[in-house]
Amino acid sequence: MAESNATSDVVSYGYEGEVALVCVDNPPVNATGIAVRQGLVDAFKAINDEGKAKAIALYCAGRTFIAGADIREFGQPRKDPSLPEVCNALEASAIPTVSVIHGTALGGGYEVALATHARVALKGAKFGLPEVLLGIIPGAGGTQRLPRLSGIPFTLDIAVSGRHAKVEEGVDKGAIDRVVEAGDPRDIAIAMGQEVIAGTLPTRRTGDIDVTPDEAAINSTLAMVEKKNPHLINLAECVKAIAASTKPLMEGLAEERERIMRCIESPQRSGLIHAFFGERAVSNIPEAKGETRALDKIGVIGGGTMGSGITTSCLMAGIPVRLIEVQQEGLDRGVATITKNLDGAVSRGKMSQDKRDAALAMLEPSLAMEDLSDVDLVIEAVFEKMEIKKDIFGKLDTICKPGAILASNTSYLDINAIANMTNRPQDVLGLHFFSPAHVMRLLEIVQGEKTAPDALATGFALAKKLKKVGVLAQVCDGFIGNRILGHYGKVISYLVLDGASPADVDRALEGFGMAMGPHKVGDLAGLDIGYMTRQRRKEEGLPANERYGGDIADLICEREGYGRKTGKGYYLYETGAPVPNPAVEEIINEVRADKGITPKTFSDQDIVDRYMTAFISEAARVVEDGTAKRPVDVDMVFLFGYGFPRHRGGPLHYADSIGAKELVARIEAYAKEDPNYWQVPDLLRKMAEDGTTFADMNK
Ligand code: 3H9
Repeated sequence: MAESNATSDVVSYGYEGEVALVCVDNPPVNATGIAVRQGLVDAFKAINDEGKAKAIALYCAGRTFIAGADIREFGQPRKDPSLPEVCNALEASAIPTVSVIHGTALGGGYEVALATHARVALKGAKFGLPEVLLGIIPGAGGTQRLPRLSGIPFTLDIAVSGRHAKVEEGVDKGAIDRVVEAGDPRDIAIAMGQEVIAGTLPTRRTGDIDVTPDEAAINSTLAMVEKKNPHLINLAECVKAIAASTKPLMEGLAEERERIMRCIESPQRSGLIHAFFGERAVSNIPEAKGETRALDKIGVIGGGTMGSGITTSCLMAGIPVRLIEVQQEGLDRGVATITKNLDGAVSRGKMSQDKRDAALAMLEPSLAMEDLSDVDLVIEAVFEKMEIKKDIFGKLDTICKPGAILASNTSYLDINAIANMTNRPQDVLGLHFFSPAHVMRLLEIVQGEKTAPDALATGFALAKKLKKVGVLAQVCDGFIGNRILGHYGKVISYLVLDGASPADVDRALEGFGMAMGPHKVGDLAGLDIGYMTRQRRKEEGLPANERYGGDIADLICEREGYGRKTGKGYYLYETGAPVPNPAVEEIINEVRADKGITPKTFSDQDIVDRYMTAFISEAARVVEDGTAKRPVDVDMVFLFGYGFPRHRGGPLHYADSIGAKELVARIEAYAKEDPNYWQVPDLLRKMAEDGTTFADMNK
């Protein structure tokens, strides 16, 4: 215990002269679980009762000030005192109080600080109200007290964006009273307590301040969130709670409580919190830990879109890259793409011009593969042809230094076959990036049969350096993401064959939360890629019982074009916004007539149900056969690599909201139409029988 009197396992208090010190010590981030809440109330009460202090200074041990409520408690039975009660008790203290912030004061943590009578922060610390990112709103007075200090517009900015702001900005806005250059939080707490006593650090109860109404700011923010993010109910709730800050404090707090409760009960809260923990859980596995190898210099083979994106990502993380291409033209194109990517990062405010210049200076383009002799890791990102890859890995085996890791960015090819072209299969693994590789956060780390543990752990270390979400996958056609996509992609074509229009499917899935429906995505990405893949599959011979769903898409490519790049696809783009292409309707009618299909009617819900049931079926098989370690790994692949709506938590988190029994019933019903495509995965059947969930498998 940092101080001599413990009021719980994680809160203690003591005295330095007339300054009472309260310390929260609840690693890793001092979240306000029940022991912190009770401990704080008891410590402040004891100090007030003892009457020895003229000021109370609250500080935290460890790496940060309180970083928020304990989000593991949401959805569990409530334990009093609640955090709003704690904040009210702190604000009511008869002895003036001050918070000393280091690290991050976030959410409930910053709300605790708002309830004390002054806020002092260490230089470099950050503060914010990020609750909206977890599907809720600030619920311990943040929507009521911050407007009292900083006004409604700044509160809207902080609470609706959820951003972590620098404390220096907080000083400008009145949200932080003072920034201290350096020091230990406890020493600063003593000094600030003394300043409170001396009157050189003014204190006041935030709740006593009046708020200036700002209807215009409220209305424009409300309109903005409803337009930008109609799926997230908490954003509007947050704005409305802030609007209530013009009422007397207790009335405003009651309204805030009512609004946060609605959010806590919503499925989006559960989805977003699953996403928060999932992002951390994917690398919280033995394979990601332990010894790693050096990552001081990386080689990338291939200056196409993927190779350039991967190179950009490494350069942005400060890792020097040697980029290899076979011809000068390709190399020049690669360097130009990388330069453009870095310039884009500068214009989006992601990096400074100086950092961009330094990053570009770390790029060494070369036409000689021999130049990879001293790199620690090579990422091959060339054309998806096994013969080419095998040839490259054979050469790398002779060129690269012992212990260098040899990785392929293949999207679906067999890593074991590639590894076997070398005399060092233990050094080979898959590092599957997603396009654009310097933007998309997913990295599938594919373990070959012989990949050494330290090579695999280095894959995770690379993901961390690149600020990506590394997910472990085993070898199979398409690994986790593309394999599942390959399966549910078919149901989209079946829906259109059987009666839905492409626009119906897009509307239904956008209603579900996808940023863009699959046909719009196809038009944007170019329909030629899928066309070539289907032609290749046809040449190789489709499986005997498989229903071919590609006729409509094939004819669109042959007669209309490849989407946006040719001006026509599923949609026309003459006025900019997509308008359904009437020629596509004719093609659909022609194909249906040809195949003797009588079109059925599908509601938006039918479309979502079929799509998600197909999605979940293959995802369940991927978990069952061990391609993914746990359901949460599948969820994070789709959140970070495929734009699956974050508030749904991922396909298998969503599956639990439907339940295995219902999913099995759906598959069995659909199987009457196409028993080959719709098959109940064994895992799902077992879950239905046992009454278990995917969440159970994450534990
Ligand atoms: C809230 O406050 C609601 C109130 O308004 C009202 C209530 C009525 N709870 O991210 P890291 C764990 S909502 C529980 O890897 P970093 C995290 O899972 C909350 N656990 O470290 C991880 O565990 P593990 C508002 C939490 O240094 C470990 O701590 N606050 C919480 O990269 C380390 O985390 C937020 O939204 C939590 N609140 O980043 C802040 N936070 O080691 C959320 C973290 O087992 N937190 N953990 O994997 C963050 O943004 C980052 O964790 C932070 C540190 C920036 C603090």
